[in-house]
Amino acid sequence: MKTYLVTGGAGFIGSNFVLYMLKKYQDIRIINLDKLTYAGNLENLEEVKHNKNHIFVNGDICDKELIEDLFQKYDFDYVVNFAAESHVDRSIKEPEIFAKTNIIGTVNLLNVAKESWETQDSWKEGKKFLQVSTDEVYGSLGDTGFFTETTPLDPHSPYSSSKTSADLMVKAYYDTFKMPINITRCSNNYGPFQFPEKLIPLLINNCLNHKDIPVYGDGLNVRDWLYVEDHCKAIDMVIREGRLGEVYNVGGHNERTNIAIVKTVIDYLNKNVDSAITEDLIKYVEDRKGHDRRYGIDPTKIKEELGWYPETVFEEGIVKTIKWYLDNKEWMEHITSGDYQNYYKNMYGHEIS
Ligand code: NAD
Ligand code: TDX
Repeated sequence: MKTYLVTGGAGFIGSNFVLYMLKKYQDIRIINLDKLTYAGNLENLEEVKHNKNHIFVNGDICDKELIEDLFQKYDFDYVVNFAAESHVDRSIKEPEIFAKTNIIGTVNLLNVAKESWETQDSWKEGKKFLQVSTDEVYGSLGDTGFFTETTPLDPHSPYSSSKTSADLMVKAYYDTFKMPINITRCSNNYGPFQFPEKLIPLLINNCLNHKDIPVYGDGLNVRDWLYVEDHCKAIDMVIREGRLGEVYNVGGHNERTNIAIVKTVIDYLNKNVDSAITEDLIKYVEDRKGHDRRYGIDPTKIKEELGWYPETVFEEGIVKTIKWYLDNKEWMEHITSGDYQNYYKNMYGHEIS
């Protein structure tokens, strides 16, 4: 039975990953370590609250003693590091916490994994540290071209700079110590359980409440959208089959301007939910500082080496996503009313340490 340390598994992608893995494999054990910041939500994990192969631990990846205790207790085969401060706008206002969690937290995990996995002249068999990174480390594209794994790193925001720093530390542990690692860099994810500070859930929520939709700048910035389950599938593949020390880009030629995303969601809700939801809700607002213009991933490496491809086309994924938010209005209400963490505080009872 393989044992995973999944960090940040109460957040958006982490919780989708935990649910995906526990559905797919009956013979794995996941220790889910999450600090439960504003972005962590135990309600995302309700489906696995009685699953014996899932153990939730409330804690910080910067806490060396705690991580050492967990390694001692569970002898992890894999670490999958999702835990991060993840929102660019927050990083512009409050960069310190991004440096702390995203850089220091990652180094702390690397150090403890190294202590536990390194032997006198090599590494214990079958171990791997997977760092979940982002395409934002490559900076911004012009109208043409795509990010490949060899595109020079050129981050602009405090968020992407902290993720780049973490990537470089992970790479350094491979280059210096031959620690078994992989790094995945994916594009913008969308799907269930995304915190409504990010464009798509914010947009859906504002439409349903007839609130203005803030579109930054001219609305023509481009993002390459990936359905979250396709990302989870990619991570599972890289853990099992990724060549040690390699970086894999994850994305799927699914580029859209922000304004096109906004209009697609409005159009669906207008036709299917409420004809009062119209483009009148769109409000162009001041641009994000240092706003990257375009992201676009070239996924050739992961396709050719591991056979991964994004199965969900955007037209299908966005409808699935909108329907999920329509069917889970309580999930959103618990967040917007501010009591989501209290609401589910006792869900895991004694399992929270
Ligand atoms: P999220 O903000 O929804 O979740 C982050 C989770 O990490 C939360 O549950 C939070 O409580 C936890 N956390 C924060 N600080 C912690 C700490 N110090 N110790 C332990 N837990 C902590 O983020 P997300 O969108 O799910 O992103 C997950 C990862 O994927 C991040 O590393 C992010 O950089 C990366 N990523 C995200 C996207 C995207 O589109 N969302 C795209 C590319 C890469
Ligand atoms: O209200 C908004 N209006 C708007 O125009 C918000 C929240 C965003 N935007 C724009 C900014 C971006 O161009 O929409 C685009 C998407 O914004 P976000 O959802 O904040 O995502 P982004 O900044 O692209 O970063 C996301 O993808 C890469 C994740 O938050 C990162 O964690 C990930 O690394």
